[in-house]
Amino acid sequence: MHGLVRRVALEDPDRRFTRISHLLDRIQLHAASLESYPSLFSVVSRHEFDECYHLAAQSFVAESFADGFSTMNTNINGTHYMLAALRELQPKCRFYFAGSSEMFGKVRQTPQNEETPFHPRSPYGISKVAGFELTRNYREAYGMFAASGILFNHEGPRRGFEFVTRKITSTVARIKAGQVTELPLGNLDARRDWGHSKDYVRAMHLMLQQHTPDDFVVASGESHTVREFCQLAFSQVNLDYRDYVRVDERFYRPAEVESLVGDATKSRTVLGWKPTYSFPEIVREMVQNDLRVTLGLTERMKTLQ
Ligand code: GDR
Repeated sequence: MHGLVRRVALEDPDRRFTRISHLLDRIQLHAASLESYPSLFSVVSRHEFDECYHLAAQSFVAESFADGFSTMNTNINGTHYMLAALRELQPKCRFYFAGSSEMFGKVRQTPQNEETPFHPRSPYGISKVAGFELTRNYREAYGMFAASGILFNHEGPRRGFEFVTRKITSTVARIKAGQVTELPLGNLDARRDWGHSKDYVRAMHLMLQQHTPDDFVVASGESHTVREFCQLAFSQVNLDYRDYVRVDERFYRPAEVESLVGDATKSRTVLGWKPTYSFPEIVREMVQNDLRVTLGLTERMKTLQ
């Protein structure tokens, strides 16, 4: 197993690799950047790969409004560079592209499946549509095994703090620890189809074990509002979210994706995939993890004082 990381991360492993610290003895890390074709070319020319999971991107939708140019540049060119380097050096390597439910954006049908037309609502969504089309084109033009997963939101204890689920669960823990007293959020009525990353990574792997490359929606088929997520997360610690959540206009997006729910029939039938985590289990695991981390830190701080 090999991984690509930016040079800047290699310089600060203690902080940057906390989320993969348990895997470090099993991965060979290489310095490379999606923004540099030569760096990707160099890694692909030095090692042989059976499968390539192209997951790297500027993946925060809100940030893509703040700096659409960087998002488009990194996400579109990065995908193109990766495909081009493999085509040149290892055309037999199987390629996975991380597509996104954000490609459906202002949805044309509900639930969304592989046939649903795209209508992205952010520079991020547009960049993912471009990556998806590039992947399909390399498959059709050069006969490469290039598959795309159209993954709906997938969560877990390693989720970044700026995404709404982790923002909620980490703040619940900080409220419980007495560190903060409120949780500012944007659109509480947005609906998402939330699943667990562990389940979704399994689907990604299955896609590359098929006979022929194809595109697959991966989703739970259930949708919930941000408000429902809050309700459930606060109830884990016997609090009422209405006492803490404050709507803050700053977290609204210029164009919102109001509602997403996926139809993963193809993944279920062709890949034999099904999710194992329920929505309440995901929320519970994330809150419990953040309580452990936050309360653990608070206790440690006390012993240091
Ligand atoms: P999303 O995830 O944009 O769906 O993309 P995110 O958790 O950022 O937002 C989900 C919904 O919550 C609403 N929201 C807020 N979001 C954030 N981040 N912060 C807030 O304070 C807040 N308040 C309300 C948002 O408006 C939105 O409707 C994720 C990413 O992982 C993508 O990279 C991935 O492709 C898709 O999921 C599938």
